[in-house]
Amino acid sequence: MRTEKKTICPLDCPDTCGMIATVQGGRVTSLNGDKEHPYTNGFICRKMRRYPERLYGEHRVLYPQLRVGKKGEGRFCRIGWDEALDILADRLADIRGRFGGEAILPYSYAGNMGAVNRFAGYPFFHRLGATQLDQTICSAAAGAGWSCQCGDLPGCPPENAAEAELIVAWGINIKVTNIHFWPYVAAARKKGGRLLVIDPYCNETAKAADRHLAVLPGGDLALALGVLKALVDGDLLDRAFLARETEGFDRLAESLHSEDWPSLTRESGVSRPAMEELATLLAGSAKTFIRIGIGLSRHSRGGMAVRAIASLAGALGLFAGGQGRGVLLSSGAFRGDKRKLTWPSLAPGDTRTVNMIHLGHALTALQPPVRALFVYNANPVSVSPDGSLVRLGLAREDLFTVVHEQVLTPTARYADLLLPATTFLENHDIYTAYGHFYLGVAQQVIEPVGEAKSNFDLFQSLAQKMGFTDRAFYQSCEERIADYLDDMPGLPEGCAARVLAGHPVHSTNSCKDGRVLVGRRGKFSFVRETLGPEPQVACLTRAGEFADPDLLARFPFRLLVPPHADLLNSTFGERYPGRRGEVLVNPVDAAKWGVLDGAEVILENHRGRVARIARLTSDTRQGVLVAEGIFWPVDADDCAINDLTSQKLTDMGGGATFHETLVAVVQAGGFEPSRFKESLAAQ
Ligand SMILES: Nc1nc2c(c(=O)[nH]1)N[C@H]1C(S)=C(S)[C@@H](COP(=O)(O)OP(=O)(O)OC[C@H]3O[C@@H](n4cnc5c(=O)[nH]c(N)nc54)[C@H](O)[C@@H]3O)O[C@H]1N2
Ligand SMILES: Nc1nc2c(c(=O)[nH]1)N[C@H]1C(S)=C(S)[C@@H](COP(=O)(O)OP(=O)(O)OC[C@H]3O[C@@H](n4cnc5c(=O)[nH]c(N)nc54)[C@H](O)[C@@H]3O)O[C@H]1N2
Ligand code: SF4
Ligand SMILES: [Mo]
Repeated sequence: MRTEKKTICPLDCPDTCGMIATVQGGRVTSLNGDKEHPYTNGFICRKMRRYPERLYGEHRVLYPQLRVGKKGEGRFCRIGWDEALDILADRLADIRGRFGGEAILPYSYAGNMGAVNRFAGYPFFHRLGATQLDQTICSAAAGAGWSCQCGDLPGCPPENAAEAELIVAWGINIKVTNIHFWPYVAAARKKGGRLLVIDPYCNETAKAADRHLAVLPGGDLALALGVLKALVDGDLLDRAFLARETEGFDRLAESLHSEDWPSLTRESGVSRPAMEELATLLAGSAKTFIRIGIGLSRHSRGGMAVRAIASLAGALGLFAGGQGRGVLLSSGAFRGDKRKLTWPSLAPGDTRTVNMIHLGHALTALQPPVRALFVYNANPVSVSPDGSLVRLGLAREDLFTVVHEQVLTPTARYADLLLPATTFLENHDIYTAYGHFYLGVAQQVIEPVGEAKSNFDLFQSLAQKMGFTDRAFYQSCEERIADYLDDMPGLPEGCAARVLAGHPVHSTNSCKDGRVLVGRRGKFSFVRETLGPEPQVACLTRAGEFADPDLLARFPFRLLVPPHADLLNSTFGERYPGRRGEVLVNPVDAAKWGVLDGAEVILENHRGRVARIARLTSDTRQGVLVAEGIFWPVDADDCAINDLTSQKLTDMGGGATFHETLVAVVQAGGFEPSRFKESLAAQ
């Protein structure tokens, strides 16, 4: 029998699509966009349309397994769940007994964005007194910069962009990472609106835009301050809005006065006339919508860059909303009480915290040492910066590594105990979104494949096996969802039943016309009262790696490592065995460094080295290399793109500085046409 069931995409993507799964004979045969979901509007990306292949594919982890080979080799033998849970409970209890709970480090992120399953391990690890993980790898800097300047203001609903005269995509590759925003761009352009992309390279979105401004990587802070300075100098501000709904602009203006143009130009890579022109363009269009991406925040000054852009939006009066006007970084649509998912009350209270960016350090140098690592919902071998150090840590014989996974990822290969995880199609969960304002609950579509268990079921069983009797461990998934929905800010009253019945529900934490301030939330302040060293207004601060004279002398290129259209971070890497991924090189640089189109080149720095296939293109500016996609390692030496990126943190929020990486490029063994053809065929 053929049936259709509603579900929701669990991936870490701002679009959180509503989907229809077709089920035949208990198997999912296809996935499509839900036409009734207002934001999804009936289409999904090509990555997810192919999901059934992954669901039933050869890479799927189907049952619990114990390592038989060397660490990282990926050889295992099958065991049963009872035995697996016994081993797990014994080892964790033993380590905790001998070294204390903090010797156990959970590592998880956003493989599954369902609120219940994403945080399912938290109550358990709190109860164990384990080291806590600071989950900073993605949006911590952007979020900190936003809330520093904007408090708890939500973003503007994306639908409002359809009426804009000018849309600015600032550090976001809409056509790749936020494809459901594109129809609003298209609608706006149909009515004469224009799209400006601010990005160091000409990405897919820039290629389709009306204008592309190639800022230097890490240059947005200087750019936004330059534009603000030009707005002040040219008296182009929204004075009425400033007077009515903001405070502290004078302080910012005073500070801007002391920023000098040569520094702003040098740091942004954008000339003063170009900044003045941008100021005129922004002030001259009544309806401007700024879509801020996370990309520009993955730099040492990322938090401050977001502060400066938010201040710019304030100076333009964009927080007053109105048709076609607005700013969207993250929707912030539903602010459910996370404690109902994570149960921090179970923690002893004084446990240490490890920032997940520092995993390499934590596994190799932290004292007292980490003795057990429990990975779920994440693939740290691929996504963590300073990857070679992470692998060094995982190779430790005295480290007990548990990996709960759907497929045999590069991290799973290092497991001592490998456990099978369900996919979203086998789970029940609740999903909010960071790129739009809808929330939904998805029921289980099919029975678990093989012996897979959801994160929630795994941690409930494990906690019970360890004899924990707290209420958290006896809740059902339904109860946890209902508890989370109860009193959730943003949820329209009386809507819980509708949500539970599978309908997407729009948050009340937004206004259709993007009006986020007027009469709603006090004044927008350009000044942040700080006690610490943080500047009170947005101002030019110093870059990290990009300003290091020693590193600049040795590694002349700035490397960007943005997402690839066919991957979701490292998810789906199993689809591209043997694929190294490309690196975009400007032809002038290529001539200077002897790099040939299609040749394998080595990118290297003081942290590591990795091979990619060079593609010569003026899509990237001189001095900037671009390596899209976290492809899985190809060789036995296990190198991958994050071997080059650093554990250094952003200025705010403890975020990652993925796009602030200096490298050198060397030709690997000359040009081999046959190899080039093979690599093309593989692609
Ligand atoms: N297909 C696909 N979609 C995805 C993902 C994926 O891997 N693949 N990942 C998902 C996740 S987890 C996230 S967080 C989002 C991230 O999506 P985005 O918010 O788009 O952020 P990034 O992907 O880091 O980078 C986006 C753009 O920022 C640019 N950039 C880098 N440095 C700078 C800078 O200094 N200034 C400016 N102006 N631009 C800069 C990059 O060149 C890139 O074009 O996408 C999600 N969607
Ligand atoms: N070079 C570079 N590095 C990056 C980035 C970049 O742009 N460039 N982006 C960074 C960003 S923004 C992010 S968010 C991080 C993402 O880092 P991660 O959250 O680790 O993301 P993924 O690579 O998608 O890996 C998620 C893994 O979780 C597994 N999984 C999915 N659902 C479940 C489940 O229900 N249970 C269990 N147990 N496992 C599940 C998937 O199979 C997958 O292997 O990567 C960061 N790393
Ligand atoms: S990855 Fe993003 S665009 Fe693709 S189906 Fe999921 S939510 Fe939609
Ligand atoms: Mo992310």
